[in-house]
Amino acid sequence: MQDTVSADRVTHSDLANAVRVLAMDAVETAKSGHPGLPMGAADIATVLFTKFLKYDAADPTWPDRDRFILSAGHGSMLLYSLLHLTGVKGMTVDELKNFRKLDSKTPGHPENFMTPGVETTTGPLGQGIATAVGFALAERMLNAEYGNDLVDHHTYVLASDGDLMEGISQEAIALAGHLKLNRMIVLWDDNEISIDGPLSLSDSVDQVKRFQACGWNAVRVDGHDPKAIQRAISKAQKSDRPTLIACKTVIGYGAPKKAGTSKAHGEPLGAEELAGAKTALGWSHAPFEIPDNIRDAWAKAGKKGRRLRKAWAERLKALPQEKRAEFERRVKGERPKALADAVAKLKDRLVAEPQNVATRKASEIALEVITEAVPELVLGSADLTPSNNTKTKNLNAISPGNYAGRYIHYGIREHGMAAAINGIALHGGYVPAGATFLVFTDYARPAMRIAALAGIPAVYVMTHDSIGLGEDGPTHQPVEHLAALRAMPKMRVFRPADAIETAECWQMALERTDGPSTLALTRQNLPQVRKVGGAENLSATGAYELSPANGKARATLFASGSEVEIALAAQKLLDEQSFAVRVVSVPSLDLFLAQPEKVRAQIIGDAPIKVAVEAAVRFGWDSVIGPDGIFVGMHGFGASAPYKDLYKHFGITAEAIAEKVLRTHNL
Ligand SMILES: Cc1ncc(C[n+]2csc(CCOP(=O)(O)OP(=O)(O)O)c2C)c(N)n1
Repeated sequence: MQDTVSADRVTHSDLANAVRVLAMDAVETAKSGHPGLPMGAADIATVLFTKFLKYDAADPTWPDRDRFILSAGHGSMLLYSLLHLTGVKGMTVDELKNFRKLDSKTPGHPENFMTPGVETTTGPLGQGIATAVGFALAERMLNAEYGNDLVDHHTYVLASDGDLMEGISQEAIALAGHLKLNRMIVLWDDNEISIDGPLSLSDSVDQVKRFQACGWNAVRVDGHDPKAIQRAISKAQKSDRPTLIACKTVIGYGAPKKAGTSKAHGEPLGAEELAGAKTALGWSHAPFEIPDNIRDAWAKAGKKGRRLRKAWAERLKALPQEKRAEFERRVKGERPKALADAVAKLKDRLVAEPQNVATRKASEIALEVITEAVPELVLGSADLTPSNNTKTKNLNAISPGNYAGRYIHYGIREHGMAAAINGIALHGGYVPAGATFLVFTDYARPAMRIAALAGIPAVYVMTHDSIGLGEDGPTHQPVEHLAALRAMPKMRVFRPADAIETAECWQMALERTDGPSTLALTRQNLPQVRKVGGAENLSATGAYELSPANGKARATLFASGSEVEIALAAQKLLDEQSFAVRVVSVPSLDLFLAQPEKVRAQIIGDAPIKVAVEAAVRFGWDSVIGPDGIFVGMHGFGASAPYKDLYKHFGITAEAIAEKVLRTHNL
């Protein structure tokens, strides 16, 4: 491979071998990691980074850069080597030496919040390629709004066999193919090896045919032939469809004994094999040492996009002030001031004209005004649009080739939707919200977890949030999902009780810029329980006293969502028996539990009897009511029946609450 890329006779192989040896050395030093993928995919990455990728290492967040997503996150040393060699600030050789150590910028798998130049957190196979669909879609949508002068870039993915075996990849490629996301180019590290051994142990899919069937271009190349890779990428860039380039590679390329075997996948090569690999690659330098000419050539590649970035910045500067400020606000992820005003006005209107509607409908009412106030909010649903109430009248759906719109029909692809949402948010310029039934968060959860971990401000509109959905029965009735989502660090779960709380929860979900939010909304109608509107967001502490006791409270009823109505009815029943109780609405249990002790103590109060009412499992509520508190909710799966019958059947009624309170009082 004598492809000379610069005047000082640095060859393609020199550049690729620099990537290989840094990965080998770092894994060896860390005594753990995955050398095989960086060694095998170094040629592909070198061609991409030196010949194509539009980026400037001096500003890895430049909005119009090409995105590179290492879907096979276990090969993280490939990415770290590239970031180091191209000269991304902070990606020093010491960071490579500290690979996988605490507080290094080189964690085991890439984390977008730890390492400059890492676009998204990857590691769970399949997430990267599916997230990339969101990146590629956001690019086209923002291009439709701002034109080629500001938004005109590609999304490249390096995917492994594992990425393509995961089910989520099917949802992702089907969506990208359907939408004709031709700026998306997947380079598949087709090495026929996974952990258990040869891929033939478990797989015989013809991936090229699969991608073609999904509306992609798909070609095969020798992944160690830089010219062939270059030709394929050039061609892909001109395509009207997304492209898969199946790059046939050898895992652990260069390692004398382990190359081409699963032994190269996930453990250090060992001193002897490492030395043998360096000899085979013609590399005679000390560990982590890169000769100046190779280092210079890589640094030059890192500056390749500088001129383009500067020209772009000039074009941005030349825009009318208002348009420029709006673009900058959006790509920085700052929310518009109009949001709080719009919600306050809506709340006042709701006080004047109460709406006794399902919270999914209340969400639609809120979205009618919020979508006007927040132009970057894009909504969508996994084929449940009429049930999720996410498509307001002012939103147009995007379609293949036409990306001017703010609504996305994701199809029945909850997992693909959640991952795409991550990509849309991370791309910048948009706040995405996706919808399905709450029970199907199970289908979306791995991507939701990435959102939580990576601090992605995505919003999930999850309707049909309990047995209150009725006749569809237990397959569709979530019981453990609220608890499961609340258990996820950094996930915020909202379960509003009425139209006003729904507006408040939407406001909080959108004002949040450091993590995702789930809105759990009802199918069934609910009375409007809130009497006050105004600018103050009462839901902001996660819980607040909705209805004070008539006298000194002897019990506090804590309830969320649809059960607030029931708690209020129980309060009335008890009041009639001169038993004073207060009702605390808990639109977000996790947010409430995150409040300072003093705030919590004040809201929990000192009434001796504590009751939690939620049509879901108890898990989590003991933090409020204690182990001796009364829980009125679900103790197992639901059933198929009209919802009012189900509430009676499962004992989630005002009468049952009142009876339990009085029984406890009389003990
Ligand atoms: C969802 C998920 N399941 C399992 C794993 C553990 N794992 C890491 S890499 C890998 C497969 C390795 O095969 P391949 O994707 O071909 O990578 P290569 O061996 O070529 O490096 C597995 C099962 C994971 N990271 N994510």
